[in-house]
Amino acid sequence: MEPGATPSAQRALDNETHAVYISTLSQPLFCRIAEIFTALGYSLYVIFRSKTHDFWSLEANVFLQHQIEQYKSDGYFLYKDLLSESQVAHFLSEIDRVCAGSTVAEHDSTRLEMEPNQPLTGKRVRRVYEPCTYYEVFKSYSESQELLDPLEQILGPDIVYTSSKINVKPAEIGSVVEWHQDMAYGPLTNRSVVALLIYLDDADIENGCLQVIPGSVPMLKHSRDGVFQGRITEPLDTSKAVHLPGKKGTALFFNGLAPHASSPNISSRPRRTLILGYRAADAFPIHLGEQSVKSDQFARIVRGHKSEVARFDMDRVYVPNYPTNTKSLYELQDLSRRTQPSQVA
Ligand SMILES: O=C(O)CCC(=O)C(=O)O
Repeated sequence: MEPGATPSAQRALDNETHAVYISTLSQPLFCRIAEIFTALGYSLYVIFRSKTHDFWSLEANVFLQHQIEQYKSDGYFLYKDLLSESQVAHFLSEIDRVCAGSTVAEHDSTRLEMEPNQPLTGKRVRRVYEPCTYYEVFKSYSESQELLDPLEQILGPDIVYTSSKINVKPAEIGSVVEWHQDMAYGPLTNRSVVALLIYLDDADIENGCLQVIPGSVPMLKHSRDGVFQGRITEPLDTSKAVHLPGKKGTALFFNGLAPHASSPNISSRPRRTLILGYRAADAFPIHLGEQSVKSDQFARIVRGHKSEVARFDMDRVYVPNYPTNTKSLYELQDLSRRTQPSQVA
């Protein structure tokens, strides 16, 4: 594919090149035979390329009607093969590079969070902070046409990238993620906000695939005694929860109000995921002082334009009152579990 060409522009280019070959066939026999072979070779190349995954993954990144319907009714949908095997391998080698040499005792705590249940020499990382801002490989993916074209179908033409993370969930000690709604961490004026979680390893129940409660859910309470807990604190009917296993390269798109969780990783396999957040440009954070500034520090327009209006579709939102000294969802939930046990099966 030509750099920057859309699949349809590339097809037009391919057709044009064919036309040039055909128009030159009025030359001496010797030249014509050479050209016929060249044309044949080129055609075979085009056919071969159209069968390779990268070409198709660009063409196939369009949400289907039933996926959009499921997103509206259930709050999520699953998208197989969003990433090719080679894209997954590329991301994993970048994660290895970023995490190399880090231990519990010695790591850059502005970039990484380590799993707590290991010795000081332990190397298992829990989370890589903000990959789509700090590392070019992930940044360019977060701004790629491959991702933004389909996202336009659910967010409209003006899109803000909000934040990202890599949750490693390492083998045997990977942390639980308690039931929560992303929007509870940073309420917005409307619900046009989506997270996309991409499995970089095959994920199943044993290594802690994501679980979601389908349906249209209002914002639920995430606080106790006036302090934000980072997890749902009101009674939650988890009998309808679905596990969402998937092969590496599979993505889950879920709305900011979809309650989701994942169990600890008790398997001998990691469950690495890249998670990216986006919102419509007319969904503005409800300003809660310093905390909102912090939560929105990586936000940037990645498609279209800034919005001149804020759109409202939330009747009411809970306002999170964060405890001090917690850097992530994991740390908030660890703190919360000191007074109330885990609710994830
Ligand atoms: O990694 C997971 O299982 C879920 C992650 C999640 O919901 C989050 O980090 O906000």
